[in-house]
Amino acid sequence: MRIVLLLPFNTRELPYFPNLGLPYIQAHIKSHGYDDVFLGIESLIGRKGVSRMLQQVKPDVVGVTCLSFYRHHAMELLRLSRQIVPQAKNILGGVHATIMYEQLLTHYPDLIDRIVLGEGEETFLELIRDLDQGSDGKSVKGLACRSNGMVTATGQRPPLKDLDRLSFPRQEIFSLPEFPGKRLAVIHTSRGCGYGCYYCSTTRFWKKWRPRSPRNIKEEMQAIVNGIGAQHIMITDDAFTMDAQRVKTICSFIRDQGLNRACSFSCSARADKVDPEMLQAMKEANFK
Ligand code: B12
Ligand code: SF4
Repeated sequence: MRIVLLLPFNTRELPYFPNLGLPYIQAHIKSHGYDDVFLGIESLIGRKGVSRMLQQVKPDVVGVTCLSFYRHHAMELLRLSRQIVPQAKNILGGVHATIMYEQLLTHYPDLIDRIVLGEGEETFLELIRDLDQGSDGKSVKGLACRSNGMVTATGQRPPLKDLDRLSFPRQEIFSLPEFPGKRLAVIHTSRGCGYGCYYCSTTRFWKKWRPRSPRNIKEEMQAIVNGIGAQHIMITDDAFTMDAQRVKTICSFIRDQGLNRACSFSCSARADKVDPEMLQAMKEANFK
C-alpha cells in the first residue's frame, strides 16, 4: 500500500513551519507496518513537486489535510490526484473537513472518497487496513462518505485515551535550510482544551483536555534537541498551561537536562491560566 499525504499551499503559512497533523498520521501508520508513506508540503515543493511526487510514487491512497483558509487549495490537490492517479482513493481530514463534511461531500462528490472525522491516527490506520484487504472501508468508525448518492457518516471515534502511545512525528522536516534564523521544532504536549468558547472548534473537535505525560514529552524533547539540534521548540498546544503542576514539572526537567542551554521555548496560554510562580519556572527554563 503506497500512501501520499499532502499539506496544501497556504500563503499565510511559512514553509518551515508546517503543522503536525500529517507527520503524526505518517508516524502512526509507519509504526504499524506501512512503510511507503510520503509527505508532500506544497509550500515547499510547489504544485509541480506535488505532481512529480504523485507520478513517481503512484499511490493507492492520497490523504490531504484541510483547514478553512486553504480549503480551495486542498480541493485543487484532490483534483490533481484524480488526474494523475485516478485509481487512488482521495481521503480528506482536518478541522474544516470534520465540521463541514456534509457540504464538502455534497459539493465535491467526484473528488472526495472518504473524510476522516476528528482525531485521525486510529481511523486512518483502520481505513488503510480495510482498503489493503480489498474492502471499501465505508464501515470504519469515524468516517464520512457518499453511499448510494447520500452523505453518510459512521460517527466520530472516541478520543485516544493515552497519547503517550503515539509515535513521535518526524521532526527533520522542520530543520530546513530555508529557515533564516534558529533551527525550529514544533511539539504538541496535549490535545484539546477544558473550555468551550463558542467561536472555537477545539472542544468540539478534540473533546476534553488530554495531556501527555512529562516523561513522554521529555523523551521527545531530548530526541528533538539531540536529533536535529533544534534551537527553538514551539509548543503548539491549545492549552499548554491547563495544569500548573505539569508545566512546572516540564520546566524542571528542561533545566535538569540542560535543554534550556541548547534551546529556547515558546507556547500560548489563556491569560487566566498562568500564575507568577509558573511564569518564573518558565523563564528559568528559557521560555521566550
Ligand atoms: C499551532 C496552531 C497555529 C500556529 C502554527 C500552525 C502550525 N503550523 O502548526 C500559528 C500560531 C501560526 C497559527 C496560526 C493560525 N491559525 Co492556528 N492553530 C494552531 C493549533 C492550536 C494547533 C495545530 C496543531 O498542530 N494541531 C495538532 C495536530 C496533531 O492536529 P491536526 O492538524 O488537526 O491533525 C489531526 C486531525 O485533524 C487529523 N487530520 C488532519 N489532517 C488530516 C488528513 C488526513 C488525510 C487524515 C486521515 C487525518 C487528518 O489527524 C491529525 C492527527 O490526529 C490549532 C488548533 C488545534 N488544536 O488543532 C489552531 C487552528 C488550526 N488555527 C486556526 C486558525 C484560524 C489560524 C489562523 C488563520 C489565525 C489567524 N486569524 O491568523 C492562523 C493561520 C496560520 C497559517 N497557517 O497560515 C484554526 C483553524 C480553524 C479552521 N476553521 O480551519 C484552529 C483549528 C484553531 C481553532 N480552534 O479555531 N495556528
Ligand atoms: S480557551 Fe482557547 S482553545 Fe479553549 S475553547 Fe477557548 S479559544 Fe478554544
